[in-house]
Amino acid sequence: MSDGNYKPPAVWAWDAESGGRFAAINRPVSEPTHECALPRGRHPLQLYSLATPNGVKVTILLEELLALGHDGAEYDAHLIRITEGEQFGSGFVELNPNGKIPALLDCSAEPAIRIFESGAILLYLAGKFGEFLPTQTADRVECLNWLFWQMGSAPLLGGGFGHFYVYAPAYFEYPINRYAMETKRQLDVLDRRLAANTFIAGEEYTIADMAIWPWYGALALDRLYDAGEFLQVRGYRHLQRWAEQIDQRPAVQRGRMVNRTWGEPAEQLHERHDASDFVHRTQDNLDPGTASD
Ligand SMILES: N[C@@H](CCC(=O)N[C@@H](CS)C(=O)NCC(=O)O)C(=O)O
Repeated sequence: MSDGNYKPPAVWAWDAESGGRFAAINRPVSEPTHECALPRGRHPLQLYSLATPNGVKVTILLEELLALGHDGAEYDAHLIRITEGEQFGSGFVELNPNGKIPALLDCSAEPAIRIFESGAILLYLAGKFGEFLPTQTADRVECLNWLFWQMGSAPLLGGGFGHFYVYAPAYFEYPINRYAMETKRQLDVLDRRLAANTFIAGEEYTIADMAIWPWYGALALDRLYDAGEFLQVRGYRHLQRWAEQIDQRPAVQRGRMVNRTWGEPAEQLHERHDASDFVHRTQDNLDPGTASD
């Protein structure tokens, strides 16, 4: 841990005792830690995930596709408990060599296609079903601009601000200032964009909204990092309007529940294998779990 007088050694060494919320699972290598085959359900799409913002992007899109009547978007959502290191099992690493949720297997193709990185999953599904990705070139490019903006920006919010504000073993002024500044800049980018547009990519609800909302919508609604007051999120008026609008969508409300193991029991569905699971949740799905955003 730094006391302000830290000088990096010539060669970095792994200090397993560095502390912080995820110290037990963070490693400088990427090979699997254990043999573990992934479960396989009966639907064309097999999702392995957790309801963190990156996971929720995908379950929102799947629920939106199903709401439009795309039966081919039926999916099994298997729970991957990242705090237990389940993302380092051999089956999961085979699906995603980066060892992070979400990961998807499309079994409707022969051989099955693996897709990892939430942005790639959104693009793949939007392309496969021809929804939520504009077809007209300028609109499509604008949608992709914001999709990739999210993929590049959110690590500074999550890995930067969220890490130092919530997960680091102590408060450090320099990184909190640095990442709070960047997070507020990003919120301002979105607020200005949404002042002139109903949705992120324009007048159409797209995968760009689905990518951005679980991070910045959650932050605006004060559901992420308990940082609403610190970052004064209520002041981003247009972002607030958009965040609340998306929050009302039934598919978004279902998507948020899938693979969620914390928070209000009524908002949790640990695994989703059938549309009726949202109504008939088992006792297992009502037990509070351990993971968090
Ligand atoms: N760029 C990746 C990021 C995925 C990611 O960071 N997933 C986190 C949860 S939100 C994870 O699996 N963390 C476990 C770990 O780092 O070991 C994506 O968008 O899919």
